[in-house]
Amino acid sequence: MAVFSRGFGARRRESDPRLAPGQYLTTDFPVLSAGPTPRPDLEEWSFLLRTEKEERAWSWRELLALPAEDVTTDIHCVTRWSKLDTSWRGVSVDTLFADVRTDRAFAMVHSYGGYTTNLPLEDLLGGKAWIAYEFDGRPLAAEHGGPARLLVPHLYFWKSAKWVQGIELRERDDPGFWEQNGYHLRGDPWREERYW
Ligand SMILES: Nc1nc2c(c(=O)[nH]1)N[C@H]1C(S)=C(S)[C@@H](COP(=O)(O)O)O[C@H]1N2
Ligand SMILES: [Mo]
Repeated sequence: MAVFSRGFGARRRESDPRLAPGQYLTTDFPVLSAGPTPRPDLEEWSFLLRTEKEERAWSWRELLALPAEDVTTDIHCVTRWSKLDTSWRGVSVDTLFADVRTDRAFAMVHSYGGYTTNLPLEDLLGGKAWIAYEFDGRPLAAEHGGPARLLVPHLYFWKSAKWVQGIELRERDDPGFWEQNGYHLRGDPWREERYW
């Protein structure tokens, strides 16, 4: 029997070591959206990448033509649910940045519908983030961010912007939507960076 304890008086964690501190496991997939679900037309859909020097755009077809990866990963929502072994398919953010040169170290992610979230560029590169368009082998449902969402599973799930529209690079780590409303600027679930 595995009991995880951090000493006398410490709260016993649920017994899966993949569960981040203060989280509980769920097997369903809650929907958390700050507003109505946008349904962008795929013929007009595009993904934009803007640096200090250039702007690039991928149409829906161009995105699907890029090399895709299957990702199985755990996700952690700041409202304390975690879901293990979720399976996704999408394009690594590294692929989109393959020949992009920038001196900017921070990203503001924009969504259809107006949601934003900020991250250090470092948290989007190095095999840590994807533009995901399938969940569990099916096209990503609209309420979960379809046609495509950002997936950054090593940070709390509010960083995984649904209905993603683009990434804008900035010089500073300006706060996005939830970050302006008291959520932590970075949001590492293993350090319980929930609010600030
Ligand atoms: N565009 C957009 N992205 C968003 C949100 C949102 O309200 N709008 N909510 C965030 C939060 S707080 C969480 S926990 C996850 C929820 O994703 P889900 O609804 O697929 O579970 O999406 C994140 N991405
Ligand atoms: Mo969340």
